[in-house]
Amino acid sequence: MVSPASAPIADLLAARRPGHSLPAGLYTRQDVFDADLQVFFGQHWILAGLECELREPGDVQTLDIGRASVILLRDDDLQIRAFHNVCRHRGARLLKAGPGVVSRLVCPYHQWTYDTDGSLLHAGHMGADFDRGCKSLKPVALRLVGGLIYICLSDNPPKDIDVLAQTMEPRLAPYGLREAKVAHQTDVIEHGNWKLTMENNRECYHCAGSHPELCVSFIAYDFGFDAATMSPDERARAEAHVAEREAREARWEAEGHPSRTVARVVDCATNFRTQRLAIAGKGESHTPDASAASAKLLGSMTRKDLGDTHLWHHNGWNHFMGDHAVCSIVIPLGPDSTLVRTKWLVHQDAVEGVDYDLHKLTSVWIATTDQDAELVRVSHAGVQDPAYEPGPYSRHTEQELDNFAGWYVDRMRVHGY
Ligand code: 3BY
Ligand code: FES
Ligand code: FE
Repeated sequence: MVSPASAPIADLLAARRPGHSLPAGLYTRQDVFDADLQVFFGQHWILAGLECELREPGDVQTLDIGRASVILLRDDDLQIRAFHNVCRHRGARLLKAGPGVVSRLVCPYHQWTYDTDGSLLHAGHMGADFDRGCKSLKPVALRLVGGLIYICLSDNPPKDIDVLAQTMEPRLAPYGLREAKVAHQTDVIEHGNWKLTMENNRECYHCAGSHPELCVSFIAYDFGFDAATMSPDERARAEAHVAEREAREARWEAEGHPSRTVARVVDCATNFRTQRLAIAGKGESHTPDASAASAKLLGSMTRKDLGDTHLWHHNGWNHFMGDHAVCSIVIPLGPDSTLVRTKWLVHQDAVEGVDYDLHKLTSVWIATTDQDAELVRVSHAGVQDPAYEPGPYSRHTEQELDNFAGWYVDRMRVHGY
């Protein structure tokens, strides 16, 4: 069914057929994009950064999200805080997007000055009776989980972040992310809607055709397969992998390394999924030969063979391995433009050129992210074509896309669309 360009968003949501990709307007329309920002980036918890990026008092990371902007900082008492980047005088932005170091937050307009805990210290020309006490920076809801920083721009954040926190704290603890450092960061702007970026990351149907570098270490069978359409040889390989995965998962669990899948991908506000995935080949890391890139392992990890603790949200994905972690955050920029910010973490004492080689560390996910950006570009180009109609997801390898599309429609409705 083709919806007219002026159809209410509710009609587009109603037109979504289970098992199929979304109606075009949900990927392409400006009003839907505005609604997406308000609902998924304004009313839900989003992954915003890493505690280790704010190591010292005064370290700041400012992140623009649609029309909002959020200051993440470590205050003088070493607490991490999040504030709206809006001066309480006449609203000017205090900081530009990006990293920085501050001793106080000084507005560039009339120099109202805030402490790192957000309290207003100084406001000239406002009279002796001016009450500074009620003009602190507005806080943003903040939740720290195992070294990851989640924020929610709503005053009434979803409570089910507790499930994510309870699941991930013990899983992330051994990786010592709070004591890691960012060895490298890339910003890739994908020419497509953010939901196409997320859909692309939730299937590995495209991996064999597009990701030769990733396929050395990543096992696409973990994202499903269709035995009926495989050659007998490939089917035997896939089934052997599943048997091996089940045995390994049970062994890892017995050894005290949580590995089983925990998925909250439908009927929830906070969308996440985690699982410890095996790494192929040398079995250690997402590098060109699947061996560890960093000689200094993360946190308290003593083994390189504990696979890849994979975690995704509705705005990103992460891979935590023995020697390094890769964290990607997704921020929509426009209906057809999406920022994918990727950070590579190593132990804070690991020295480039001594403990790790930067190219070995980063090349697989740099290549994969570029390849995915191209897939998102062609995907968006096609969905905005008048000839597009929603197509069928594979029941075998795209079930998670169906879950995502269903969750998307549900959450839009919960928020009044
Ligand atoms: O982004 C990718 O290509 C793959 C697909 C599944 C998860 N991710 C590693
Ligand atoms: Fe910030 Fe005036 S707008 S001091
Ligand atoms: Fe991909």
